[in-house]
Parts: sequence; structure tokens; C-alpha cells
Amino acid sequence: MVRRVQTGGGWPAVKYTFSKAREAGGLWKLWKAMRSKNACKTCALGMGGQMGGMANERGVFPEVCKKSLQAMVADMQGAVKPDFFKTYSVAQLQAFTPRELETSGRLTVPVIHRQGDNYYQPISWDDAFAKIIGKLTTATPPVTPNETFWYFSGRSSNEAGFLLQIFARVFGTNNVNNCSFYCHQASGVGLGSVMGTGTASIVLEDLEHADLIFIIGGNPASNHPRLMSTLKNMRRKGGHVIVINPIIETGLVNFSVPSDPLSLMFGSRIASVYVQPHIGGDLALLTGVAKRIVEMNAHDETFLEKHCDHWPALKAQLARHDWDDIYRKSGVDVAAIQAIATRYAAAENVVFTWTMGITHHTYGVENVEAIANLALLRGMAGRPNAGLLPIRGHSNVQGIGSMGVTPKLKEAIFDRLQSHFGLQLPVTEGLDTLACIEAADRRELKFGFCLGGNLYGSNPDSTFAKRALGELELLVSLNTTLNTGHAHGLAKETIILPVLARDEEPQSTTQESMFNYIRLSDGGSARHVGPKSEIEVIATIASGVLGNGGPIDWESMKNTNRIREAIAKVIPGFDKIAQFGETKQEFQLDGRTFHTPHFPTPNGKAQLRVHELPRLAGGPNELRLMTIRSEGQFNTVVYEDYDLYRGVEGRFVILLHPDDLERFGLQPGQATTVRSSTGEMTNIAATSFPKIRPGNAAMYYPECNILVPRTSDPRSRTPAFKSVIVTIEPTRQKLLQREGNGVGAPIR
Ligand SMILES: Nc1nc2c(c(=O)[nH]1)N[C@H]1C(S)=C(S)[C@@H](COP(=O)(O)OP(=O)(O)OC[C@H]3O[C@@H](n4cnc5c(=O)[nH]c(N)nc54)[C@H](O)[C@@H]3O)O[C@H]1N2
Ligand SMILES: Nc1nc2c(c(=O)[nH]1)N[C@H]1C(S)=C(S)[C@@H](COP(=O)(O)OP(=O)(O)OC[C@H]3O[C@@H](n4cnc5c(=O)[nH]c(N)nc54)[C@H](O)[C@@H]3O)O[C@H]1N2
Ligand SMILES: [Mo]
Repeated sequence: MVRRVQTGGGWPAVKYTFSKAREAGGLWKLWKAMRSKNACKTCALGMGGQMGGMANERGVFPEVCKKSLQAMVADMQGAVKPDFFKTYSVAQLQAFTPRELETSGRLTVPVIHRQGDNYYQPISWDDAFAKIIGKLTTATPPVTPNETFWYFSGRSSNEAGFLLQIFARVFGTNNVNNCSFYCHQASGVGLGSVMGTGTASIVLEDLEHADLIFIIGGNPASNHPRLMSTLKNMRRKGGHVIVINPIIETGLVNFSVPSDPLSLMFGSRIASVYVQPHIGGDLALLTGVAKRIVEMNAHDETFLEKHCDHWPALKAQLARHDWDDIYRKSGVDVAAIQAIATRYAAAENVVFTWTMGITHHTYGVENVEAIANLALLRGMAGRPNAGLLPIRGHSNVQGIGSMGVTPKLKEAIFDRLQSHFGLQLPVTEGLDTLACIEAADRRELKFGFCLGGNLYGSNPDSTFAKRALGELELLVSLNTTLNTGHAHGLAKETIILPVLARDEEPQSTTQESMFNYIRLSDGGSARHVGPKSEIEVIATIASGVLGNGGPIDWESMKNTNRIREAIAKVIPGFDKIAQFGETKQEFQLDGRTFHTPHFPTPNGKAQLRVHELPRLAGGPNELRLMTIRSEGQFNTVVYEDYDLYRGVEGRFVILLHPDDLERFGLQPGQATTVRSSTGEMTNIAATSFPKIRPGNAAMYYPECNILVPRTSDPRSRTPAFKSVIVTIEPTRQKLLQREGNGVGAPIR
């Protein structure tokens, strides 16, 4: 039974450090690994390498975060046993939970699986390379460039991302995309549409001078714990935090920052105002706050007229929306909207942050635009200490984007690539992530290459994703550990290549934080014999496919200094990276953050956007379901089956407000069947969870992705992972108990 905690962080976090240290072979060993000069492996708020892996970009030594310990200890685990792939058939691997797959050990030998075989077989590196290179060059019938796709997760370095991206283009396709299409793509598109640039408008220091921070649609206590000391410090100085979230997240109410004795003993209050809209109600709520600000005459008319386009249109639209409609479409009444508006109007330096509760909707881009509108109303962008901050997920997802890992290259990158290398790049339209899976299903694609990640596990509609990947002739993935994709997302032939983690790389690499700061990973010694560096793998394949006599000498790209020289020439703002191998000097990217109200749009003005308010999804006998992370997982990798902060045991559960349990005639703990338009899950334990807004429900990703339809935001192509319409009824079979996997999981 898990103990319900009343505060985030605190003693459990400290205790956890010691238990993880035991797994890693002792506190000293773990401490040394954590102190190595490598950028943190988890979220993009993580720490740079320059100061010994644990200081942020201002050189301040912050928290040891549980996430980074988990990721580090996972990389420090022993190798997959030599007879592992002989012992466990694919059918058995399919019955493993995500946690069991992850803890099977580090991958050290390449393996291959052929459709119809029961087992993965080891394959030598040479044979694996020959097979991949052969498929792309001499196969009959041939595989053409546009029959291939290239997926990137956000864990890899800038160098690996850049190298693979240009290889795919020179090979001849723009089917190049990254996990951002399932994550913050709506932030990039929405910020781009209003501000002219798709990343944070502030640096870390600005955040520390804010006196009001909005946390919208995210749970940083669990997913970005290092943000919590900033919030605590700000509250101590008299600042405020406004949280907008359908769930009251324990750690956003109270958080005990382990490095601060007072906070550790007594906890620190985080939220000043906590508002619970319905899932998907943010656009209406944010519009309501904007309307109220104008009614209170708390907006900055001069700023709006001087530095923004379309202010008259927005003003007229805000006046047209009526309060009843706003309430119906958000679930938030005028009194709560007034509470937010009052705090906002009183603050001087305001930072707006948001995460997946905003982007995972069919109108994610509009949600982000509404946040930007609200900030601009009071001139909270284009000056120091205030602005917009999408809280990024993966540690280098932003860098992977900067390196040009998008179907359509930015014009400047395209031109510079052509002129610097004398290349002729493809101009065909490239496919985004979801479009690749759909094209695979139509048998239009034959070959897939995944630089890290878990493409199967991160997809909506798992049944469909499995079928689509099954149509590919060859799927190659570069991974450190096993995940559900290796068991379920199998192509006709599937190759897994084991790679080194960033702190095991023989050469230094770089990563970009969500504050547009380029960080060092100095590498280290390999923990296992067998895995290769991502860069070596990519360069070997590229040189085998394209040869070395052309415009790019791929062999020479095994040296990260050569890659960085190319990055400096090709990617705007990255000039300083050319000398990085020598100086190891971390740096702030130019041209991303703006402290003056001159926006990188064609006329230098921010572009306010006008929106219709969407109706809340779902009918009277349905529930709106959000699919979320627990405190004990990192994306599709599950470290623990319990969710400490929410006090939930097991992962095959649906969290429901007691009112909804009653509405559907369910008892707490009862086995239920949850159905959506794409799938159903049986034996899901109905869990009483008073902290969720009635009418809404939550389940854990990735297990529940079978229920998530492929409905996506047309502007960002991000699936609506947080807005799944489901029905619920008791399961007739008896609820099955299974050790370790929580209540409700099928017995295998
Ligand atoms: N521990 C841990 N840390 C992580 C990760 C992890 O898996 N585990 N993943 C990393 C990655 S890639 C990412 S993208 C981030 C994700 O970080 P988050 O976005 O914080 O994570 P989620 O669990 O997807 O989203 C959860 C929050 O959104 C709220 N929410 C859901 N729907 C809505 C809505 O309609 N409106 C509003 N306002 N809120 C809503 C939920 O109640 C929940 O608190 O975390 C990164 N860090
Ligand atoms: N229903 C639902 N679905 C979602 C979401 C949701 O909230 N709900 N969230 C979405 C989001 S925000 C994201 S970002 C995606 C996540 O999508 P991905 O990024 O594709 O998935 P991860 O689970 O982070 O990938 C984990 C794997 O990365 C590998 N790995 C770890 N470190 C390294 C490394 O250094 N190099 C290499 N090559 N491999 C490494 C490990 O083998 C591990 O198994 O999922 C999306 N899917
Ligand atoms: Mo993400």
C-alpha cells in the first residue's frame, strides 16, 4: 500500500536517493556519475555539464532530482543477460510490463527479429550495417528515399541529430521528424504565429525575477522538479503562483524542497490560486481572463497599439464572448476568473509556463496563442523578467528541433546547407510523425529508422500503430534499453542497435535547454562492451550508403568537431559551437530571447490572434479522459508501478471523482471496462480520486494508448492525448490481482 503524501519532494525524495544508490552499486558510485560533466538526461530544465552535471545554467547548484537519478541508475544497470533473447520469446516479451522491459538491462549486442520467428537473434555489427546499407542501396525491388522515414527522440545530442538529419536529406527524403509532434509542436506553431519564433522568450534569470508565474496544464512537481525551488523562492519573496489544472496536484499545493531545511521540514506553499477547469476548457478560460483584464482596464493600451497587430479585432472579439458561454466551455465561473485576473493585474513581472495539458488537444495551437495573447495584453513579452516559457519535455528535444529535425527545413538552413556543402536537397513535402505511421499502414513506406525513443509506445491507437509498423520491411532502432516498441512494434524485419548514453560517449557532445542555452556533455568511459556511439553508427551507415567522394565526407563526421563546424556554418545562431571542442564553453543562443518589444515577425510586431471557443467534448454518459504520466515513469519507461504524489497504486486504473463513481454506479476498486472509439480495456480498477474535477477522468500513458484515437490538431499534427472520450461500465469477469503490476492488469 502506498502512503499518501501531503507534500511533493521532501523526505521520500531523500530516501529514494539512498535506495537508488544501492541499485547503482553505492552512494559514491552514483554521486560520481551524477557529478560527471554531462547534461542531465531527463527534462529540458535539467542541468548543464560545465559545472559538474548538477548546476544550472547560471552556475547555481540545485536539487538532485529523482528523475535524473532514475535515468542515471537505469543507464548504470547491468547488461541484458547473454541468454536473454534465447530465453524470452517475442510473445513473452509482449507480456512484459514497460518496467520489466526497462529493467531487463542495458542492450549490448545488436539483435534482429524476422516476422514469423519466435525469438530475436543476435547479429554482428558488421552484418547489421551490411543489411541496413543493402536495404537502402541494392535491394530488389529498390527502396526509394520517399519510402523511408527517420524518427528522432529528444535524448540524443545535437551532433547526432544534425548528422542523421542531413544524411536523410542527402539520401533524398524530407520524411524527417521528432517526438515533438507528440509533445510541444503546438507550442512552436502557436508561438511562431504570435511572436515570430517558436521557443521560450526568456532566459533562466528572467524567471527568477518574476513575481507571478502561471503553471498551465502541467505537473512540474513530478515532471520538472527543478522548477520547484524557483517557485518556492519566489513565493518566499512575496510572489505568486497561479495553477490551472483539472487535477489538484499535491506537489503544486505544497512542495518540500530537499536542499532547503525549512522547506524540507515544513514544506513550501506553491499555488496562490488554484483553478480547476474541465479538460479542454483552457481556451475559454484564458479568453475569459483576457476579457476580464480589459474590463478592469488593466491592459496596456499603448503597448498593444505600438507593438501588436490586430488589437482592435481581439478587443472586439473579447467583448463579444459572453460569460455564460465562457463558463459552459471552461467549467470556470466568473468569480474564479476574477481571482486570476486580480492577481495578474497586480503583478509586475509575469511568466507564463505551460505543458501537455495545453498542447495535447485538437486546438493546442489556439491554446498557446491564447496564452501569448494574454501575456501581450499587459506587455509581458519583449522585456526582461517577463515572458513565455513552454516547459519542454526531453532533455534535448529543443536542440533536436534546432538542428533541423523537422519535415520542412527553415529557409535559412536549407539555403546554407545547399551553399555550404554544394548539395541539391529534396523539395518534396516531408511527412510528420503521425503521417509516417499512416503512410506505413498504407504500405507507402518500407523502411524506418529511429534515433532513440519508443515510436510504437508514444503513438495514439496502439492497435493501429502495431499494424502500421508491421507493414514496414525493415525498422531499425538505436536504443539503450528495451521498451514496448521492441516487443509490439515489429516490422517484417526489426533490428535493435545498442548505443552509448551521453555520459559514456568517447567525445563530447552538446544539448540545448529550454532556455536556449547550449550545454556540454563531456562523455565518459563506456559502462559495457558492445554499444557504439550514435554518431559512429550514423556515420558508418551514411558512408556505406552515400560513399565519401561526394560533397560530404561521412567518415570524417565521426569526429564531433567536424559536425560542430558544419552546424556553425548551417544553423543560424550557432556560430560559437565551432570552437566548442576546444573551449567547452556553454553559451546562450543569439536571436531567440527578446528583452525589447521588437518581435521576429516580418513587421517587428506581435500578431494577436482571435479565436472561437470550442465546445467541451463528450456527452452525458461519457467521460473526458486525460492520459498522463505518473511520478514514477519517464514517458514510455516505467520505473515504478505506484504514483507517489497522487497516492495511486497500480497502472491499470482509471482515476474518477467520487461523484462520477456514483453516477456510473461503481464502487472504488471495482473492475471496469473503459471504451473509446478506438479500443477497450477491461479490468481497469475504478479509483476514487477526489482531486479531479468531476466529469473528467485520468489514466496512465503508455498502457492506455489503445484507447487514444488518432484525432489530431490540424495545425500542429499533435494527437489529442488529453481529450479522449470514453464510456465506463463494470467488467463482468472477476478483478484479477497481479504482483507488481498493480490491480487490474491481465495475468500472464
Ligand atoms: N517524471 C517525469 N518527468 C517527465 C516526463 C515523464 O514522463 N516523467 N516526461 C517529459 C516529457 S517528454 C514531457 S512532454 C513533460 C510532460 O510534463 P506534463 O505536461 O506536466 O505531463 P503530463 O502528465 O502529460 O500532463 C499532465 C498535466 O496536465 C494536466 N492536464 C490534463 N489535461 C488538461 C487540460 O485540458 N487543461 C489543463 N490546464 N491541464 C490539463 C494534468 O492534470 C496533469 O497535471 O515532462 C517531462 N518530464
Ligand atoms: N497517451 C499519451 N501518449 C503520449 C503522451 C501522453 O501524454 N499521453 N506524451 C507524448 C510525449 S510528450 C512524448 S515526448 C512521446 C515520447 O516519445 P519517445 O521519445 O519516442 O519515447 P520515450 O519513452 O521517451 O523513449 C524511451 C526510450 O529511449 C531510449 N533511450 C534512452 N536514452 C537514450 C539515448 O541516450 N540514446 C538513444 N538512442 N536512446 C535512448 C531507451 O531505449 C528508451 O526505451 O510520447 C507521447 N505519447
Ligand atoms: Mo514530451
